[in-house]
Amino acid sequence: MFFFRFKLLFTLLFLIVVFGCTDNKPVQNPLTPIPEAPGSGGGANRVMIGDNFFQPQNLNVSRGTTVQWDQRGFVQHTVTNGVVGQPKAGNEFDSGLLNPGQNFRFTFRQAGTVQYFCKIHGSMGMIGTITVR
Ligand SMILES: [Cu+2]
Repeated sequence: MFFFRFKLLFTLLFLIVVFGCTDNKPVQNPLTPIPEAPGSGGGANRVMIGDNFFQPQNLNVSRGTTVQWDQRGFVQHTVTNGVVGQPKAGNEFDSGLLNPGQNFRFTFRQAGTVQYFCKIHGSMGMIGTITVR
């Protein structure tokens, strides 16, 4: 038993030394801003998709900004412009079904407030807005 524990301790120490000193490449923060088009003014341009919400729910961007939605949920979602039940919903952008890990991008060229929702969970309040200045 003593030797077993000793071996275990040694193994752990070995692993700590080997992996603790490995020069791991920094993992890119999944929510760092994506590169923007010139002249878009900078600022946050990413929205996280969760189950069942958009975070942030309301995002302010300047004209020409490409917004990226990152699907971090466990079930499928969509990013669809408009309001739940509105006939014109999806006429500007509609991601289609996004699986976990996928993303969707749309460039906002006109000033104004754009409402969007998830086609599956919109009626449960999974909605958001992008305000373009
Ligand atoms: Cu959804």
